[in-house]
Amino acid sequence: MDFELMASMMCADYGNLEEEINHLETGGIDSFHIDIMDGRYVPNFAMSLNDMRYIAGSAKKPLDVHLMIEHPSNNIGLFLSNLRKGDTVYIHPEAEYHPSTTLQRIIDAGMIPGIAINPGTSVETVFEMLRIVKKVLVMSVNPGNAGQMYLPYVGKKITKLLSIKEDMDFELYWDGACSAGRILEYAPRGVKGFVLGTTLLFGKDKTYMETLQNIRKLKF
Ligand code: S6P
Ligand code: MG
Repeated sequence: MDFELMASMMCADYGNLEEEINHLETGGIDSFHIDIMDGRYVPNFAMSLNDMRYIAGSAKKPLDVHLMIEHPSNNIGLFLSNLRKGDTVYIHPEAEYHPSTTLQRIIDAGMIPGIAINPGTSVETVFEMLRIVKKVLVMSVNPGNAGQMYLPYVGKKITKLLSIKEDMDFELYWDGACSAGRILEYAPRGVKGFVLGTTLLFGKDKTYMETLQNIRKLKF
């Protein structure tokens, strides 16, 4: 089964970041998920511009940048100028007055445009943007923290998004409390990739390679 695995780098060991990146890449991770927070749009400060810049300079695999910041148009240039063509940038449409203008800036810079959909945001609210973006990041926890509980009511929304993704030409990605069980259930249904944090990848007694290989060997 063909699906992507992304490492949620806010869960990595910052005392050994270079080593963490190397182990994740050797272990077979597909991309590095970078959770940028401003303490306003979400009640937390996780990663910031310098963290992203360091990982962009060190990693060979692409970056998957999840902007949880108010009005990203105010300073999105800082992020775009430190990324490589082919990296992905997600914005939260609620955080922006003119989200389609910001998405166009991401496209013009050569990055892949995406939107992140909060548990409490309906598909209808962001419907027109689904035509612009290439990736949709469905949040199955409220944005702001790792290690939260899965919110089961997002399941219906994922089903809805899966039913329209081909027609509207986007791929669906999962962010939040991702377990092996969720990959087993949702990869065959068409979810293209999964962000792995504390639930499945970090802080375990297995190496990243062991964990990632076990996921790839799941029997669908
Ligand atoms: C949450 C953030 C996510 C988390 C990820 C952590 O605001 O966007 O990317 O870092 O969900 O995974 P877990 O398994 O700890 O929920
Ligand atoms: Mg995220």
